This record gives sequence, structure tokens and C-alpha cells, in this order.
Amino acid sequence: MQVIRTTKSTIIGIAAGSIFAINQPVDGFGGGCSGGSTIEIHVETPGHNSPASAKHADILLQYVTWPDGTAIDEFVYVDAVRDVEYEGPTRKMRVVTGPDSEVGAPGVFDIEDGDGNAGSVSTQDRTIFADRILNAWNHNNLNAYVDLRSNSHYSFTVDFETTIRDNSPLEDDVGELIVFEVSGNSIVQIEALDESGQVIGTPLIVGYGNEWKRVAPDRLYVGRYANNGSPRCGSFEYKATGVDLTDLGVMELNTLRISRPTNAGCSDVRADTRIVGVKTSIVPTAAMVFD
Ligand SMILES: [Ca+2]
Ligand SMILES: [Ca+2]
Ligand SMILES: [Ca+2]
Ligand SMILES: [Ca+2]
Repeated sequence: MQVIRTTKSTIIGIAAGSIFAINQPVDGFGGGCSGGSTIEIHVETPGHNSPASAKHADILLQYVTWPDGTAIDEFVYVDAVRDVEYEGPTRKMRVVTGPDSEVGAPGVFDIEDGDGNAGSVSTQDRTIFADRILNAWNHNNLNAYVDLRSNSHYSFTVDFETTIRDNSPLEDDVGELIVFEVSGNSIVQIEALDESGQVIGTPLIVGYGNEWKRVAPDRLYVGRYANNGSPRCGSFEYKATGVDLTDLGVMELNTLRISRPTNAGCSDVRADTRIVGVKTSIVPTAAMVFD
């Protein structure tokens, strides 16, 4: 079993011996319509006994355990967001951060509201919305995501705070990106960009082929919000999947473009997306290959 622990952060607080005793991949919950496929992501929900009751509050990422047993507790967050595009109607693209959260910028923010004129989406709205996305993606509260309810074109570009590198140039079980999606029923395209904004590698449609998985050991849930942002009854399950950088055709990346797939067929393209980088490698992969 390989264990990568690059920080002295949260895991230190757990009694020695306990952490890796639960390191086995967690199976599904005895079947179910999605086949029981899971991804092991451990969270803390301060003030709540379990994630099930934290749907409007902090869901704080702690560590992830990949199918080969690799446990990682260091993540790479987004530190810039730009080039927001959106061609759909108002009230259909918003950023949600659980309104009872203490990490992040709690609230429900529609893209068209930034400039004070809720009737349309202006350039100023898109600029302000980039900051809304940044406020949702630059910390470890997973209950913070882009909420999309339109089939129309959208895209935005994010820079990560440090370079994300593949732990192996081959296909491997250790994901460098964790992509979350509300309900796990929508697809989203991601592409690595170079410094000049050109696509490098291969665009990847997440949720198409690489299916969304139920989070284990505890399922995650997010709240439902009315058009005016007020909480509604019920919840949505929050699913996720890991992406190995090999699937994006790159060995490292700093910048990611997130967009509506253009040839999506009949798939649901109204993705509700949150992406977290995973620090799986502390040295450049090229050095490991060519030394
Ligand atoms: Ca506006
Ligand atoms: Ca790889
Ligand atoms: Ca990898
Ligand atoms: Ca969805």
C-alpha cells in the first residue's frame, strides 16, 4: 500500500493506527440503481453528526483514499477564475455556497444580479460572477459549487494555486482532480490549457464513461434552493469522480477550462460543478521518468 502524506495537517489529529485501518475501499451499499460504485472521500461537518444533516452547511474536505489504498490529505484549490461565458436565460446559472456555512461566502448568487439589473447578463455580471466562482472553489468547503439549470452554452476558466502533477504518466487509480456534481446526472467538459490559453492534451467529458460515484463512507448531500435563493425542503445527493491527468492527456496542469460539451447528444449538460485538485505528486513526473 502506498501512502502519500505531504502535509502535517488534519490526519495528525486522528489517533495513530486508526487512519489506515479504514483504508480499504468502501463497497457500495448492497446494490442500488447506480450499481453501488463509490469514491472514498472523508469530510468533517462541524455542528452536524453526519453529512446527511449538513446539506446547508460546511462539508469540509479532509482526505481521499483511492482504490489502490493511496490516502491523500493535501489538495490544490483554485486561486483565479476568468473568462466566464453564458448564453442562457436568467435565473439558470448561479453559485451556491451552503447558506449556513462558515467557510467560503455563504449564499445563492445568480449570474445576472451582479450589476444590479436582474433582467440580463452583462459583461460586468460575468466578471463579478467569476469572483463568485472563485469564492466557492478556493477553500475546502465542498458545499460550494456552480449550479446550472440551463442547457445553453457556458464556460469558465480556473487557475490552480500550484501546478497539479500526475503521480504516474500511465493510467492509474490516483486522481489528480476530484469533480463533484449534484445528483450525478449531468456531464461537464474539462480541458487543460497552457499559459497562452491554448488547449493542451485531450478534452474530457466527465460523467460520460467515467461515471459519477456515490461518496463513501458517508454519502454527501446539498440543499435545494428556490429561484430567490431561499432553502427548500429535501436535498440532492452530491456525487463525485476522480480524474487521472492521463485521461486529460497531460502530465501536469495549472489551468482548466470548464464548459458545456458541444456534442452531448441527449445527455443532461446542466452540470452543477465543483472541482478540487489533489496533490498526488510532490516532484515533477518528467523528473521521475527521465532521471
Ligand atoms: Ca445583470
Ligand atoms: Ca496517470
Ligand atoms: Ca494519477
Ligand atoms: Ca446534475
